[in-house]
Amino acid sequence: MDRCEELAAVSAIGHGIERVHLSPEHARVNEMAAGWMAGVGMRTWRDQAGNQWGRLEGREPGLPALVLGSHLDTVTDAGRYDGMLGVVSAIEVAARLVPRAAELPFALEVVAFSDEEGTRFSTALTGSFAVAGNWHEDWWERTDRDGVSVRSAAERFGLDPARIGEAARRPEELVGYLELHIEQGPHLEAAGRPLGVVSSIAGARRFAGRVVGEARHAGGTPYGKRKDALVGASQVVLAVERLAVELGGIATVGRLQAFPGGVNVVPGLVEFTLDVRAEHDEQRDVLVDAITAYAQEFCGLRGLGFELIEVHAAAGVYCDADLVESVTAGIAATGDPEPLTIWSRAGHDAMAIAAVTPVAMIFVRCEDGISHAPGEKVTLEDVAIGIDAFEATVLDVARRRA
Ligand code: HGY
Ligand code: MN
Ligand code: MN
Repeated sequence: MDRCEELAAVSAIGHGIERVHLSPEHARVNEMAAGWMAGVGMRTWRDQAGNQWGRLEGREPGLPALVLGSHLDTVTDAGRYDGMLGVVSAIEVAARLVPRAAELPFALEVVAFSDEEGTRFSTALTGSFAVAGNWHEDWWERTDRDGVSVRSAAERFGLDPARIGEAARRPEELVGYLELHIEQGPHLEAAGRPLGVVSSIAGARRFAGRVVGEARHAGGTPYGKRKDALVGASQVVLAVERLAVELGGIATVGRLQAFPGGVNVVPGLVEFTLDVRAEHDEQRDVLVDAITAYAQEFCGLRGLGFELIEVHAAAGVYCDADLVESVTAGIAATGDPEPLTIWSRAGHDAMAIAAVTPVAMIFVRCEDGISHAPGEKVTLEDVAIGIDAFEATVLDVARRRA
């Protein structure tokens, strides 16, 4: 919990937490995590995607690794635990297992991923996609709000874009990947359980949207001549919620900006973001199509242009059956014989890593399901049980492998 506080102090904004990919704050928390890993006796390195790693050898050097981890980047005005709790818990589990490392039939690695949230470049999970060997070359030219590209930010960070392939791990080097994370939803709290087993992780699709109208005088332009982009976008936002409820998905417009943004000017352009999820990818895709069809029709009737450009897509993944059994056994070892199973509405690095090795996750209860906001809260007791379960899970994987 102290380490989560220390990480929370590394922020680009004065009030609250914001730590984005390839920033000075990112470099600082990588160093802190590396220091904690080294303190446990792990060999540490930073890969070409900006992820921070540590490794503890098992019963002989060079064995494939069981990887434990999560991410250190944040959303804007973030909480203290989304991502960070998984990293510091993983380091704690490694610390506990140091005396037993000579018995482990695998190496133990900890990873702190660099870019799970996609806050800076509208690209999410790039740290873990790189590790899975799924880096997309067009990501290099994505820019942040100041026009800085991923390529130049990476170079400034001390990375060599030409060597991004070196971040990729091969399946034969890995045993699996385990991630502990706060639930970011209310289900564990409602069930009165500190921990849960994750069955699957929903894949989000994200878009940059535009409604194009015509900027004109707010007083002089009669209604019959107005092409008000903000009125159109407002109807689209309402439809996003209505269609998501009707079709059983979850869709959010998280940012919306009207241009030119004058008090006395009819808005000529609106730019917005759209995030769409559902338990199953097919359901999510039906929702995207329904939103698009509605928006095109409504905007068309008003003489407005409508565009939606996909900026991120992750396929939903199922957690690995054997690792899920180990997580279940790990939680059972802490006194909950039949742990609650839930599917993750939030995305996680585990879903990118699943392309290269089996994955599973442990969820920890958080207060009122609050996340992606400063009010994220976990209790010391729940975290303690979570780390016990995480350690017991690793030992269960070791038993099965032995
Ligand atoms: O947005 C998400 O689902 C995650 O927190 N990155
Ligand atoms: Mn998050
Ligand atoms: Mn997270």
